[in-house]
Amino acid sequence: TKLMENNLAPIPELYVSYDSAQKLKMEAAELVSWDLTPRQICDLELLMNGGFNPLKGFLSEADYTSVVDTMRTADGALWPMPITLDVNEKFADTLEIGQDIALRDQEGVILATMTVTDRYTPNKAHEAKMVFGADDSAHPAVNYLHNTAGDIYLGGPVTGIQQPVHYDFRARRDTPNELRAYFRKMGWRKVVAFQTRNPLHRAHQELTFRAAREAQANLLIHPVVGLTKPGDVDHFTRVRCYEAVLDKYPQATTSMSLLNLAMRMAGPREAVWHGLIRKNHGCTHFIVGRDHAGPGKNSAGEDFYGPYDAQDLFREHQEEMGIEMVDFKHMVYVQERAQYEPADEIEDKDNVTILNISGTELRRRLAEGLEIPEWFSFPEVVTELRRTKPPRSQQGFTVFFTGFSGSGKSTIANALMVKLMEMGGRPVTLLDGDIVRKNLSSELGFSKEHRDLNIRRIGYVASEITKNGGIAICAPIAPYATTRRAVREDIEAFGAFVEVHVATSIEECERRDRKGLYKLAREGKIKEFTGISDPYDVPESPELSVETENVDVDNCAHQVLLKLESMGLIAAQ
Ligand code: PPS
Repeated sequence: TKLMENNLAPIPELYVSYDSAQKLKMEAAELVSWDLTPRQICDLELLMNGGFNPLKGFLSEADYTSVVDTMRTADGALWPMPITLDVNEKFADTLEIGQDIALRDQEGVILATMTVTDRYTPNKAHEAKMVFGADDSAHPAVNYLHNTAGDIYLGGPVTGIQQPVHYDFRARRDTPNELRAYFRKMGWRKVVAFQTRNPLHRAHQELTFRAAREAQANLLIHPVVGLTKPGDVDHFTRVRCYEAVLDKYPQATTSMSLLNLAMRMAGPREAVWHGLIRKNHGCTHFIVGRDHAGPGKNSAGEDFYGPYDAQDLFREHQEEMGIEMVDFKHMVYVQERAQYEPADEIEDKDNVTILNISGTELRRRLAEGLEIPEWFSFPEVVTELRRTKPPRSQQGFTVFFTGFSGSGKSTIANALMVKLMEMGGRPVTLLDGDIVRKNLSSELGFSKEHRDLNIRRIGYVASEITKNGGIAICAPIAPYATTRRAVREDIEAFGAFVEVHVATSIEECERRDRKGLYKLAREGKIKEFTGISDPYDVPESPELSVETENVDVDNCAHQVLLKLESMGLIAAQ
C-alpha cells in the first residue's frame, strides 16, 4: 500500500463568526421556521461542522438527482448519500424560492438559517432502489423514506449559527476540526478509524489494535451516537462500554470520539459515505468489514447486499477519497493458545479448538441471564450490558392486541391482565380501546389520521411503561399495518412487543354484534366502520394469532401466556 499521511489543515465549516451568530440569531427569530426532526438535526450538525464536506447545505434538486443516480453531486464530487431536508406539503406551500428560513431544534433553539433555492417532489421509489438497493420497506431507511420522511424536499445553502446542544458525554464529542487539531498536536500522521454501532468485545479490540499496528498508524474508535439501527444497544450504555475497552489498548496509541451521525444502513454506499466523513475528520485509514452497515434481511428473508459489496465499492473509490480501506479481519479465539487470531491465518485448524459466540447467541445469553465467558468480553463490558438489559423475565414488555370491533380483544386482554396480576412481579396496565378513547383521545374520530394518532398515543404510553419495567396490554382495533409497525419500533427500543391478532372473522363479529354497532354501520348510521366501510390490514407476522370461535376466553388468554413464556418474558409456571 502506498504511504498515506493526513493533511491536517482545517476544513471549511458553515458557521458564521461568534459575533455575527448573535446578530443572525436575532434576525432569524423573524423568519418562517422549520422544526428539525432528530435525523435532520444529525445531518445539520455534520453539514455545519464540515463532517459532510464538500456539501454546503441540503441538496438542491440537481444535486439530489445526481447523487441518487451517479453517487456524485452535480459538479462531480463523490457523494453517495442524499442529504435532504424533507418537509410536509403544507409547510412547503407557504414558501417562496429564494426565501430564508430558520432551522430549529426540538426545543425551538435556532441552529441555522437556510436559503431555499429548491423545492421538489422526490421520486421516493427511485431513491430507494438506487440508494438502498431495493424499494423494500424491510430496509429501515426505505421504511423511513416512505413512512416518516416528508413528501417535499427543500434544498439550499445553510448558514450555521450554533452547534446542536448535547448534554451527554460532551468531552467525548469532537468536530472534524477539533479532531484534526488533536492529531496535529499529538503528531498522529496516520490514523485508522473504526466505525461502530455495537458494544466492543475482545475480538473487536484485537482486530482494531492489529489494524492500526499493520498500518503503522494510531487508532480512532469513532462510534456512532446519532441514530443507528432500531433495536441497537442505546448509546449511553455503549459509550460506558467503550470507555472500559479504551483502557485495554496500549497507552497513547488510541483515542475515542463520538460521531453524531444518523446512519441509513445503506451497505456499500454507506461505507463510502463513512469513509468520506472519516477523511473529513482527519483519518487516513478506515476499517471496512463483511456486510458493513448492513440493514438485515429483506422481505424475502435474504441479505440486501452481498457480503463484500461494501468493501468492493470502497476499494474502487479509495484513491479519489484519499482514505485507505483496511480489511476487517475476522478474529476467532483459539482455546489451546488462549488468544485471538485471524480466522484465515490459523494453519493447524484441525488440531485446535476455535470458540465463537455470535451476536444472536450473545443477545440470548444476556436475555436469559446466562454466563458470558471472559475470553469473549471484558467483565466491565458485560456488567454494563447486564445493568441496562436485565434478563427478559425482569424486563418490561407490551402485548398489543389487534382485530375487528367485537372480536374479543378487550375480553381476552382483561383476562390476561388478571392472570398476570395473579403472578405478580411487575405492574400491569391495560390500555383498552375504549379506555384510551375516553382518557387520552376523547377528541378523536375514526379517520385514518385520527386512528393513527390514537394508536401512536397508545404506543407512546406503552413504550414508557415498557421502558420502566412494567407490562402494557393494549387492545385497540389498530387497522393500519404501518402504524402498528411504527409502534413496534417505538416499543422494541425498550422491550418486547408481542402482537396478538384476534382473528375473529368480520362475519362472526357482525353476527355477534355485541354493541349493536354493525347494524348501525350497515345502515350507514356509523361511517368509516372497520371491516364494513373502512379498511383493516390483516397482520402478516404477528407473534400470535388467536381464534375465538368455539374457544373460550380463558383458553385464549392462556395461549397468550404460553407465548409469553416461550419468549422468556414470564417464568415457566
Ligand atoms: S382504532 O382504529 O384503533 O383507533 O379504534 P379504537 O380506538 O380501538 O376504537 C374502536 C372502538 O370504537 C367504536 N367505534 C368504531 N370502531 C371502528 N370504526 C368506527 N367507525 C367506529 N366508531 C365507533 C367501537 O366500539 C370500537 O370498540 P371495540 O372495543 O373495538 O369493539
